[in-house]
Amino acid sequence: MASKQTVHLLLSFVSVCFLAISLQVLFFSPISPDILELPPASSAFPPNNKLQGVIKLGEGFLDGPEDIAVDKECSVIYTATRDSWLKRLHKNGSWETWKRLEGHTLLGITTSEESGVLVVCDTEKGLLKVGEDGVSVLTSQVNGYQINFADDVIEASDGCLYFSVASTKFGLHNWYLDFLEAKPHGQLLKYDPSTKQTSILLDDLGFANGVALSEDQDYLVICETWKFRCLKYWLRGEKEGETEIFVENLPGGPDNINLAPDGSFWIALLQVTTEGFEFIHASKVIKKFIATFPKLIHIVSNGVNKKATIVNVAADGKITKHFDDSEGKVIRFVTTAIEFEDHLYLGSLNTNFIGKFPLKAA
Ligand SMILES: [Ca+2]
Ligand SMILES: [Ca+2]
Repeated sequence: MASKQTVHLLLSFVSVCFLAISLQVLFFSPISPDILELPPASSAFPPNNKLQGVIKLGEGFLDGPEDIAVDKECSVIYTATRDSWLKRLHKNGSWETWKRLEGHTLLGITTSEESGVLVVCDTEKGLLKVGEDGVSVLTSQVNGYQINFADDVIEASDGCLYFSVASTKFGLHNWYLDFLEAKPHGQLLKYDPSTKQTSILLDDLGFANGVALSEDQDYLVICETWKFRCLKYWLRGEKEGETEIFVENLPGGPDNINLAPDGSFWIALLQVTTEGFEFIHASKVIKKFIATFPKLIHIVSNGVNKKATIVNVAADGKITKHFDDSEGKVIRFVTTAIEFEDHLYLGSLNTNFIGKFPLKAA
């Protein structure tokens, strides 16, 4: 009798737990997901592990240098780190802890035509201008709404700043929920310093990330991370204001993008799925369930820490080169690649250094 009672109690307990979890997922899941289409397996490249040959710059001194910028004279390299420092490397090899900002919210940066000025994306404050004489907020609102999750920025020769908002729904610290939800909440914004106005150029982007201008500045390329593609947005000419696909089916989610000296683009690709867990992106119910439990989110989002991939895409949208560290042995979670003086400089959210990669030997 006692054992029958125990079984009954156990069954009731399990049922209550099941009901509680179901209600939790049904009513408290932070996402309302769509199915996410992953790039075809055929788009992947055979690994070459060339990035395992990077030279480490500033090792131990840089906490997750997500983006890198170089001044116009190619004499100073800037980066923004997780502990809110803007640090810079001088030509003589010395590092300087240049400016400390508040919060832990710095992402994309770009140098300005104005000498000694850096424009910085702060995921809580908006767009910042940082110079020797201090820090000012250039813009923090668009159409009456606070700009959250500014991700990357580029300055055109007329002084206008083009920048991305990764997600208007989710913030930096739960960025993976935007991937799980797979609904487009990203934007491309423009800040005009002559009018001090900020406007929305593109809406409904799938995690708007890196932005770069073409060599002639007649179009802009913007990365949509979980759409595994980059768009071309025409700034001048017959197609002004129009959008077309620049490159699609990338073998990873594009993060930051930088114009190369030959007019092509370097794009860092993120491994946005964890190996073996790709199936979850095909099920709304599973995604809702995972999004409810932070530990599960960590497991399925951890693919970004497993490898590093960068590609070179020519101005015609063709992938011409690919370098990786497929085992994440030396560098992983590479978020940016910028070329100057025959080297690529690689930033990452998972390293304490900048990777310097010689292109001539590659
Ligand atoms: Ca940048
Ligand atoms: Ca980025």
